Amino acid sequence: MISLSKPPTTAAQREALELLQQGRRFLLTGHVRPDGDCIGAEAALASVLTALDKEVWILNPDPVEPQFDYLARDFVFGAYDGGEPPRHDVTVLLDCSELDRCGRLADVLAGGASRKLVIDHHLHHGPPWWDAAYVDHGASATGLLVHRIARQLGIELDRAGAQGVFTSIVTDTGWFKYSNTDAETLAVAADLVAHGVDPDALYRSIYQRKRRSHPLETGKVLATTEYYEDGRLAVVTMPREGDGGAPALDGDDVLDLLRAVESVEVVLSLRELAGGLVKLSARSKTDYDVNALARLFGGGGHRKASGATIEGELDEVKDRLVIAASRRFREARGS
Ligand SMILES: [Mn+2]
Repeated sequence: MISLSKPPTTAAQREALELLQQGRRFLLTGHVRPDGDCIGAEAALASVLTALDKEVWILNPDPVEPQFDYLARDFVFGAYDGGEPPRHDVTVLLDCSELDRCGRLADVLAGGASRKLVIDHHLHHGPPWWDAAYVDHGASATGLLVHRIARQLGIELDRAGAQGVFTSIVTDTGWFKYSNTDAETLAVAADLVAHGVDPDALYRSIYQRKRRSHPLETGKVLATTEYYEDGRLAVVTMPREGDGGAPALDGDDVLDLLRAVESVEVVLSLRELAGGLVKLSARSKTDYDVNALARLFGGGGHRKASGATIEGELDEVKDRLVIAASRRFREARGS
């Protein structure tokens, strides 16, 4: 049985907890196009820091997606539009460990005098650059780490903070489907429900408010499916339309349907962006390491879910990716 009392604290975590206790004015931020884990963790940490009587601002490089608008009822999510961020003495970077993932905010934050704290569950490559870090790449979500922090600091999350952690967990585990769903994740989820989270209401908010055109758009993307490596690799492409990028689509639906094919181990989804860029989302349902694949193209993430933004034409990028992905299949077979 998982104890939800107080998780043991490592020396590195203690430094992070001290920084949270010592700081007075906190700026919470995350990666470009913040996802449910990123903003959920921000919401949860904001409620922990508010309970500690700290001043807190959340400022992201991009706005919050409408599917998470229920969190914006309890917290103000600023979207950076230039100028000076609010005066703060600690910057907390959530759900990524590199300032350059913060888009236009990166330079402003890097140049600031604030101390830097990273809270993240991604694999970090390169030397540590922060003042303190609370990192565990075995954690299912960054929001789960904030829940550990709350327990270690002896803070009971309010309902708003609990909704943040729940949002983090369900979006990063595919609503408890992925292999990162462990005992702690489920125990924390139970604790959050006990603190007022309504799973059904959140499921509807996050996943069941799509446009009427969504099924048709999903069908259009699925129609581009190509299989390689005897059906172990599936690739879909989303060409851009007009002057913008490819139409925004909740790609999780596409990725889920393709992973449902028995032979498929790896899914690559390629979305053409404006400016000669292609956004890769890569998913694995086996030991195949899509983080290693994404890293070949300047991206990264987790072994089973990763991404990259790649320069080039859609078809050319697809060819390069298929070659690299196929090579890794052959290497795994030892031939
Ligand atoms: Mn995450």
